[in-house]
This record gives sequence, structure tokens and C-alpha cells, in this order.
Amino acid sequence: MSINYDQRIPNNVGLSADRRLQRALENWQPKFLEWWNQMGPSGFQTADVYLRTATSVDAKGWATFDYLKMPDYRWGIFLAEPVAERKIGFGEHRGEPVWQEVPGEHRGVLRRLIVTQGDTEPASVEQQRHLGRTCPSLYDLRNLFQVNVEEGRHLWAMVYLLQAYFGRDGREEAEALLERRSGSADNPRILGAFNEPTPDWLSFFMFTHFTDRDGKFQLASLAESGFDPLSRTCRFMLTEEAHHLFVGETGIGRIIARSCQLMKEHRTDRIGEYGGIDLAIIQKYLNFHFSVSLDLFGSELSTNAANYFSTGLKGRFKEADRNDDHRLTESTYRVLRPHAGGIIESEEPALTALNESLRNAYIADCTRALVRWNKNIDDSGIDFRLTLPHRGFRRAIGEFNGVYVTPTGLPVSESEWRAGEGQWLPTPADREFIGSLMSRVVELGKFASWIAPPPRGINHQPIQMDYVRHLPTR
Ligand code: BYC
Repeated sequence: MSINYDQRIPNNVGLSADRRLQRALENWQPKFLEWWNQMGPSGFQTADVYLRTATSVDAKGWATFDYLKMPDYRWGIFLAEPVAERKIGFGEHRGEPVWQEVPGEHRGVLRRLIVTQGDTEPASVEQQRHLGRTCPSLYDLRNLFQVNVEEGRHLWAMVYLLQAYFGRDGREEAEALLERRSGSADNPRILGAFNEPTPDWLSFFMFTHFTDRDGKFQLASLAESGFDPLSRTCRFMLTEEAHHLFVGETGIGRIIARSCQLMKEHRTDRIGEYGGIDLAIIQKYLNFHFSVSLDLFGSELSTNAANYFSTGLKGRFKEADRNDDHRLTESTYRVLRPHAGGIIESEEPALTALNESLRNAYIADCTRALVRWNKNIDDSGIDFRLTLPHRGFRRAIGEFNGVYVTPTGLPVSESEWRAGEGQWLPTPADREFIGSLMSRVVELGKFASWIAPPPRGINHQPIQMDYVRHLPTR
């Protein structure tokens, strides 16, 4: 079904035929807008931003681009087209038709999964709300806002599921999603990474690279769900997510490119005084964001994860491409765990190790990006390699919680770890230095001293374009 933009809430789910649901969502809409105006991009609500909007959910050209004030963005409900006669692909119900309604016995668990996913979306908007003031260019400012409005839409996607399929509980959860606040002591967001501040653009690019990438893997797993409306909504969200990952990976790549250029120009690896970011500081930020994002996959051994899979609610990444029984009741999986002062590999039931196998797919994806950055460093003749820290480094969730592991994977005592912390993670001085680089650059085609321009603009437009117009005065 094509997207209907004539209605108050654009949608491709035939909303006007379901009066009750339409009323519930129309009731939630002003609350969402109130939240957006309060917690969305601070100071830029009246600027005109060159944004893309979904016009259809199929592969060919789903977007149009135009200038828009962010509060006028047409947030709505877009599900990927249904797959005819789709069957559950894994777990105890493998081979049975997918569910169009929530199976009563899984209601609570499914709601919890949808709420956890939904909670991350407004959280990230809250985390990034002050970044507009210190943008390194109009191109980057526009990308930040594109990411923000789409995270807002992802919240709509989860709220639709809650309102349409979970009755009064769902309505209450939809309200609570607008009430929690990132970093709040009283009512924080659910998952750890979404309560961390994003105070500067290096953190923003790290977040969109590493934390949004968790989104890619979690959404892909939920896209396998036997609950078909969840699957369809996640499938469409993944198409939007790809741009967020592009912003992160290319953002970090451009910072690295600029650092290498300054290092060569000034024949030093300490480029702070020339307005660049030392590769060593980039490594520290990377260590921080990678480890926080690893926690988002949950414990290495999780009965929750086993249940999600067995009951058909959450599959594995690319479930259909796997060549096994898709039930996993007999198979095992190798998991790294701390043991007796060392780290061992133990053979665990594959069902309980599902979080770890998803984390492994994520690490492999992060490694691919890292290889590309390192190749560029190499090509510019600089002798430096960025690395991903060991999975046990600085973990707060799972087997490695409370265990002190160095970035190279060596378990050490707490005091040894604390002695090394300043070399591995951003220090207050590093953060202050990065903060000092963050000043607003909004001249046409200009970029801050610490980041290279992109190779091309957005939607075949020139790099030198006024991607955001009518900026607030400082
Ligand atoms: N922080 O058995 P366990 C995205 C909780 S990102 C705090 O280890 P389980 C995006 C866990 O909730 C993708 N708490 O883990 C990115 C559980 O609590 P309850 C988000 C944590 O359940 C950027 C308890 O610890 N989507 O889209 O197997 C911008 C024991 O849990 C953490 C999803 O996460 C943590 N890091 O798996 C915008 C998908 N980790 O329930 C958006 C939905 C665990 O006992 N969520 N806990 O109170 C899930 O699939 C699962 O909830 C998790 C955890 C994978 C997160």
C-alpha cells in the first residue's frame, strides 16, 4: 500500500479504516510534538533543513528531498510490504504461518522488546540535542538533523505497534517513552549507552558508527520476528538506519583523513595546536564507544535471548541465510569468559549464547570499517593502526562486568587497570581539548579545522550548498 500523506498521520497501514487506533495515535501526536519541541534539536526548530522524507516503502526511490522546518517533518507509520505466505523461520514454531496478532502467552515479553527498542530512539535525539550549536559545517548539521528526525520516526514505528496491538498497556508504554529522559537520575532511558552524554561531534560520529550499528543488528534480528507487524516495521527502519551508519563511518573517516593530512604537513603526530585531533585521542574515543555499544547486546549467556528465539519473537542476523536447523536445541557455541584470573573459551548451549553470536556479527562489521580506515591511514604514509579493544575491556554487562581487562585482552588487577585508564580512555583533558575545537562553522562550503570535507554532497547536490537555511543567530 502506498504512503498516504493526505492524513494528519501519514501512513501505509490504512489508518483511516481503524478509528480507534487513529484516535489513539492522534491523541499521542501532540505529546510527541511537545516532546520534540522540548527535547529535540535545541535552537533550530525554525531553521529550514534539506531533509529527505519517505514517499514509498519499496526499493526504488523511497525518498524526496526538500527544505523543511523540523517540527513540520511528516512523521508517520511506514511498514515494508508484506511477504505473501510468510512463515516463521526459526524456533519452536518454525514453518508455521507468521502471526498478525500478538500471541497471548508472549504478550509481556514482546511488549518489553518493543519498548526497549522504542526507548533508544528518543534517547538518541535527547543525547544529540545541543550539537547543532557547534556543527563543523552545514553539510554535517543537515546530516545530524536527518538522523534526529528519523530517530523520531523510529519512535513512531514502535509506538504504532504498542498502540495497535497492546491495548491499554501499550498506550501507557507509549506515554512513558516520552517521559523517560536520557541521563536522568530519576527516570533514565533503559539501556546504558543511551544515558551517556554526546557532548561533541567526535562523540556523535562514534555514536552513529558504533551505537547505531547495534541498531542495525538488533533491528535485523527483530525483522526476522514471527510477529509480522514487527518484522515489517523493522525492515523499513533498516533502510533509514543505513544513512545513520554512513554518517558515522564517513564522519570518523573524514576526521582521520584530516588528522593524517595535518600530521604530514607538520611532521608531527601531535596536531592539536594545528586544530586537528591526534589519532591517539581518536583511538581513546573509539575504545569508549565500542565498549559501551558491546554492552547493548546483553549478557553472553542469556535465558531471555534463548526464549526470544525459541518462541519465535527475535531471530538471528540473516536467519534465512544460515545453514542449520534454525532451532538450535542441540547445538553449542564458543563463548569467551573470564575464569580463574584468565580468559577461557567455553562451549555453551547455542540458544543461551545468542547475544554473543549477535555481538560477534557486530564485531565483524566494526572490523570491516576499521580495516577501511587503517587502509586510508596506510595510504597516506602514516605509521599508525587503529584497533578495536578486546570484548572484555570496560564492560558493565555480562560475564566481564567487574573484571579488569586491558584493550589487548589481558586481565589485570583493578589498580593496574586504573593506572592504564588514562592511556585507553578519554581523560578530562582530552574531552576539554575536543570541546575546545567545537566551534560553529556555517559558512558555505567551509569545514572545521579537524575534519576533511566529504567527497560529495547530499542527493547529488554540491558540497557547497546551504543545506540548512535561516540559522539562529549565535
Ligand atoms: N544496559 O539477559 P540479558 C538502536 C538488561 S540500538 C542496561 O543480559 P537480554 C539505536 C536487560 O534489559 C538497538 N540494561 O539481556 C541506536 C535485562 O533487563 P530486564 C536497541 C541492560 O534480555 C542508536 C537484564 O539486563 N534495540 O536501535 O538477553 C540510535 C538482563 O538482560 C543492558 C534493542 O536492544 C544494557 N546495555 O538482551 C538510536 C532490541 N543490556 O528485562 C537507536 C531489543 C541488558 O530483566 N532489546 N540489560 O529488566 C533486546 O533484544 C534485549 O532487551 C537486549 C538485552 C539485547 C538489549
